[in-house]
Amino acid sequence: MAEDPIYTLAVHAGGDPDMYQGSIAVPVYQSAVFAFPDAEQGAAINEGTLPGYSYGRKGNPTQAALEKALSELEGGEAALALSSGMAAINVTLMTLLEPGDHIIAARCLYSTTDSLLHEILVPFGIQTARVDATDPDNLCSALTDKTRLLFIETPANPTLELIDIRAIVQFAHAHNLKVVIDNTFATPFNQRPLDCGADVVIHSASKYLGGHGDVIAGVVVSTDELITQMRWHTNTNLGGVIAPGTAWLVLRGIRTLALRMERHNANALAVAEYLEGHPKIKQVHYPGLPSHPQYELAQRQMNGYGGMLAFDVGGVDEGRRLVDHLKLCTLAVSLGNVETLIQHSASMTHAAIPRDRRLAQGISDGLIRMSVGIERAADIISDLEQGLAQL
Ligand code: LCS
Repeated sequence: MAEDPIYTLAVHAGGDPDMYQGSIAVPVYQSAVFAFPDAEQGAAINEGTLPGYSYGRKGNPTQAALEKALSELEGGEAALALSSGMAAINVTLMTLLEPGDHIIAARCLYSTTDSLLHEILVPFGIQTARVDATDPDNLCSALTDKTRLLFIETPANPTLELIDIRAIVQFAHAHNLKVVIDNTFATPFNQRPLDCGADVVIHSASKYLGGHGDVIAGVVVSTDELITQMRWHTNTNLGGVIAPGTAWLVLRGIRTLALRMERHNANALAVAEYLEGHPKIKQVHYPGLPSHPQYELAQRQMNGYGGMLAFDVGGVDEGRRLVDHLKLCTLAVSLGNVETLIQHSASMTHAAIPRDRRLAQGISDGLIRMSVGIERAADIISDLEQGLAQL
C-alpha cells in the first residue's frame, strides 16, 4: 500500500508554485468577481468557452486547485467542488434527470439522501425504487423504461453494506443508465469507482477529504462534458458554490489524506476485531472482517477497508446507554474526523426514516456507528471496554 502513487499525489495534486508566485500553499482567492482582459475574452470566459474566471459562483482559482486535485485522486477528467455533499448530489441528479425519470438506488443510504429521493424529488416527477443491490440481479426487477441512473453508496452509511461496482456498471451500461457512486466512506485512498467503470463519483468532503471536522463541502468527479454542464448550467442556477476558504481547507486536508486513511484503516480493523470478540456485541459490520458477508468483494474492490464500522448492542436503550458512557469517543454525527466519533443511528442520523423502512435497510435498533479516529487504538478500545462494562 505504501507504494501506491496516492501517497505522492495527495501531497502535490492541484498545487503548482509557478502559478502562484512561488507560493507552495495554494492561496485563498477571496474574491467574488474577476476582471476581464477585454470585451471579447470577457464574453467567452463568462460563458465557459475560454478558460478564466468571471463570477465566484462559477469558479475561483482556489476552488480550481481543489478540483484538479480531486479529479487526479479519483482518476476522473474533471471535478466540481460544491458547498456540501448534498449540493454535490443535487447538482448531479438535476444534471442527469428530468421530470418523469426514474432512479434505482441501493436500499441503504445516508438519511438525507434518502429524504432527497423520497420527499424532495417526488413532486418534481422523479421516482426512486430501492433495491438490495448486493445482488445485482435485483436491479432487473426495478428497471423501467424511465430508469436513467443507479445511485449507490459503497460502503453504505451506516451498515457498511458493499455493492459490486463492476457488476452494477455492467448492468447499467447494458441498459444505457449512468452509475453514480457516493464514495464518501471509502475515499479514493481505499476505492476508485471510476476505475471500475462508474460514471460519476460524489463525496461529502465534510468527511475524510477535509478530515478535521471543520468544513462542510462536497465534490463531484466525472467527465469533462458532465462537469462542464454541472458548473456552467446546473450549479450556476442552483448556486451551491464552495467558499474559497473552505476549498482551501479541503485541499489542505487532502495533503494528509493517505497518512490519515492508513491510520483510520488500521485503527478500525483493530477496533472491529476487539468488538467481535466482546460478549455484549451481537454483530460487527466491518468490510475488513472475514465475518462480513462481502469480505471477498471488499478484497477485490477496495485497497483498504476504511475507518467506519458499525456494531449492534441489542436495542435502542443499550445503544443510547453505551454512547452516554463513553469518554474519549465523542458522541456526534458526521464522520471522517481525526477524532473518534460515535453515534446511535436509530435515534440520530437515521431517526427521520420510519422504523419499518429503517429495519428493511439493515439499520437495527441497537446499531452504533463509529468513525474510528487516528488516536492510539488501545485508547479507543479501553474507552469502549469501560463503556460496554456499564451495559
Ligand atoms: N453522503 C454520505 C455518504 C454522507 O454520509 C453524507 C453526510 C452526505 C453524503 C452529505 O454530505 P454533507 O452535505 O453533510 O457534506 N453524512 C452525515 C452523517 O452520517 N452524519 O452527519 C452527516
